[in-house]
Amino acid sequence: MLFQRGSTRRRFLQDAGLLAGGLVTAASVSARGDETVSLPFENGVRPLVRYPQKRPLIRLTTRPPQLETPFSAFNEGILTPNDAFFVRYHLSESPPMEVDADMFRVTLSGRLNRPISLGLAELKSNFEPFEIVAVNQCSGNGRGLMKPRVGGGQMGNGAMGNARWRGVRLRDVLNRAGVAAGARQVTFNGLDQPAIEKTPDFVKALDLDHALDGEVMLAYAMNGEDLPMLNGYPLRLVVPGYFGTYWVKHVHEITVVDDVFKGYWMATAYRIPNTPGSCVEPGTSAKSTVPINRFNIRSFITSLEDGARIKAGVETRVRGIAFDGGLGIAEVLFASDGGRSWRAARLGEDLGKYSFREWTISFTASEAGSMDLRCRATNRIGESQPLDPLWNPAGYMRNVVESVKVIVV
Ligand SMILES: Nc1nc2c(c(=O)[nH]1)N[C@H]1C(S)=C(S)[C@@H](COP(=O)(O)O)O[C@H]1N2
Ligand SMILES: [Mo]
Repeated sequence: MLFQRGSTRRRFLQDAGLLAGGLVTAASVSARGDETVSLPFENGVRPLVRYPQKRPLIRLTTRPPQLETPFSAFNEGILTPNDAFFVRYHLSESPPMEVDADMFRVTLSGRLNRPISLGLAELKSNFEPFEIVAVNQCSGNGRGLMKPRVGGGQMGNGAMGNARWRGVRLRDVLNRAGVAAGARQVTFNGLDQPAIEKTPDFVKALDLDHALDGEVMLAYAMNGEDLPMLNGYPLRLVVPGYFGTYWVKHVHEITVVDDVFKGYWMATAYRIPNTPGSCVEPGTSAKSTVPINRFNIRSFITSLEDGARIKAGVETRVRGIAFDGGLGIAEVLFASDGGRSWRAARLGEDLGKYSFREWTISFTASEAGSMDLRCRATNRIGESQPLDPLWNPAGYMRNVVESVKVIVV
């Protein structure tokens, strides 16, 4: 088979320090150090835990692993280091044990003229390599900050990351197999599996023209290295500008279908209100929904976090990031007075329209006290971030102008 069950999964968990007498327990984790972080909402205390190939990350759940990036990592550079990159899984049998890269194959079937199965070596040598810098962000990034609160993983804003992905264009692979007449969507399945049969397997779908757009890719490397196991080793789908739910990890089955795919993770989960701003009145539900799709625009201050101390009378340099669903960032405004007066920040290097865009600005606090710092980005077609939060029942797509409160001494 493609990977071995049991013993190798056990080894992975042992390496992770997660097995105590065969059981995954929170105690064995905290025995390794009980450092915690407090996310800025009720019940926001989380342990920092260490997994293989990862630095200490903020743990939301263990089975499946859901790990958030400590926000300070976003200030280290415009690319998020692999060891700091967030982790999200749905099925409890995740990650899918240890993968044998020599045995691994991705199979393309369905409405194709020449169904094919490709190993990693064939992907690397028989297709033109393709690279793109793109943000991966979970639909629920920032869900814990939603008011009124909603169900689902209570995350801060660390369920995002920006990386240079390397692999092959999905278009090239599909064309090699020859898409047959009547094809409508392409589905993607990864090696991870539900523990019980009742749980629907994690399968996602893209429309055929999207799958063939020449940007959607099968990535085997991230920031110049193999994908970390927890981020989809040895192969994952990268869907630039689209929420992470489509970025299927450990992808091994690609099927071209002649209808709109009706699987649970498309037809029931990961849907947003079909309204402008994808929002509804807080507390109400949507009359009609569509599958979540592109990112809305966001920006963050990364050099200062809530409670940071700065000095009065001294120039403070502020740094941050902005991104959107692929139109590109045109402007980032900054305010040091809670959003009454805005000034344009300087944009940093452009790594492409799907990347984080760095911005910087300086200001001087005149007197001791507290200050409310905010940033607000606008993209190339004039879309910007709301000043008041939008709400939807699943807590997706938060993109309100965030505020960072610093203390001036
Ligand atoms: N095989 C598999 N791929 C998956 C998922 C999953 O549960 N299984 N979750 C998706 C979701 S919802 C997100 S947000 C991203 C997270 O990517 P990361 O774990 O590399 O950060 O993976 C996506 N790909
Ligand atoms: Mo997600």
